[in-house]
Parts: sequence; structure tokens; C-alpha cells
Amino acid sequence: MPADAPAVIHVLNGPNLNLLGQRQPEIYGYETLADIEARARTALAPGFDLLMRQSNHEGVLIDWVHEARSAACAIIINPGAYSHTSIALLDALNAYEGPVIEVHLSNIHRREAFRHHSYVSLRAEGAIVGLGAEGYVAATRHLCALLQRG
Ligand code: CA2
Repeated sequence: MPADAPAVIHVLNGPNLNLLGQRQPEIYGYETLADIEARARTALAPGFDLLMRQSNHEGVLIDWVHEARSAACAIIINPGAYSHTSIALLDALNAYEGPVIEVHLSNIHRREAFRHHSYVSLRAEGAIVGLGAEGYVAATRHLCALLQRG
């Protein structure tokens, strides 16, 4: 008998996060997105998997949130600068029924005033800021525990 398919957490990353590890390590650290994915995987409980994605395009991120409606048990999202600008991304997340955790590598509240507000925070169950890659690990661990509890 085939084993049950894993429940998949979609990890969506917004613009410029493909540059992680290459520039501005004093703000964003030395780890690449691939390093962050490997770290987040260590926090997966049995029966869970994750799908790591990054796009520089708002519409692509929105399409991925729509796809998540039927494919993802939860969403972890670092929307990058779209956090502070995108009502369209908020609308897409509002149409998603599972839990959403927002992650920012840097502490957006210690930075420029325009980063202090996030539209995505209006939808997210939780937000983790300023913990670098550990934020993704904590979000993964939290979601697995939450979903295991049922
Ligand atoms: O702290 C975060 O995770 C941010 O979402 C990162 C965004 C920024 O616009 C948000 O306010 C906070 C920027 C990502 C840019 O990533 C880079 C990484 C390396 C080099 C240049 C940019």
C-alpha cells in the first residue's frame, strides 16, 4: 500500500531574496536561500515536506498563493519589499484557508519607517522578524506542531 503523500508547507520568498549570501551580509547574513531551505528542513516533522520558491515578480507570488490553496497545508512567506506595498498579495493570502506565517530576516521595526508596516501581517497568524534564517526554522517547527495537533 503506498504511503500517504506528505503535507507540503509552501515557503514563498519575494524580490531580491535570490541575492542572499552575495550582498549586504551585515543585514541579511551569509546564508543563501538553499542554505535556509536545508536548515528549515531539519525542523520538519514526519509526514511533512516543504517547497521553497522565490520570485522577483508580484504576480508570480500571487499565482503561487493561489496554487497553495489546493496544494499547501500552510504557507511561510517572506514577501520582501512587497510586504510594505502589496494589497494584491494580501488579497491573495486572504483567499488561502490554511495557516500563514510571515518571516523577515531583518528586524523591519529597527529599519526605515517605510518597512514598519506590513500588509501581509494583517493576514498572518504570526510574524517572525530579525532572527535571520532561524525565523524559517521556527516557522516550520511551529506549523508542523500546529498541524499535527489537528
Ligand atoms: O528582512 C527581510 O527579510 C526583508 O523582507 C528583506 C527585503 C526587504 O525589502 C524587507 O523590508 C525586509 C529585501 C530583500 C533583499 O535581499 C537582499 C539580499 C542580499 C542582497 C541584496 C538584497
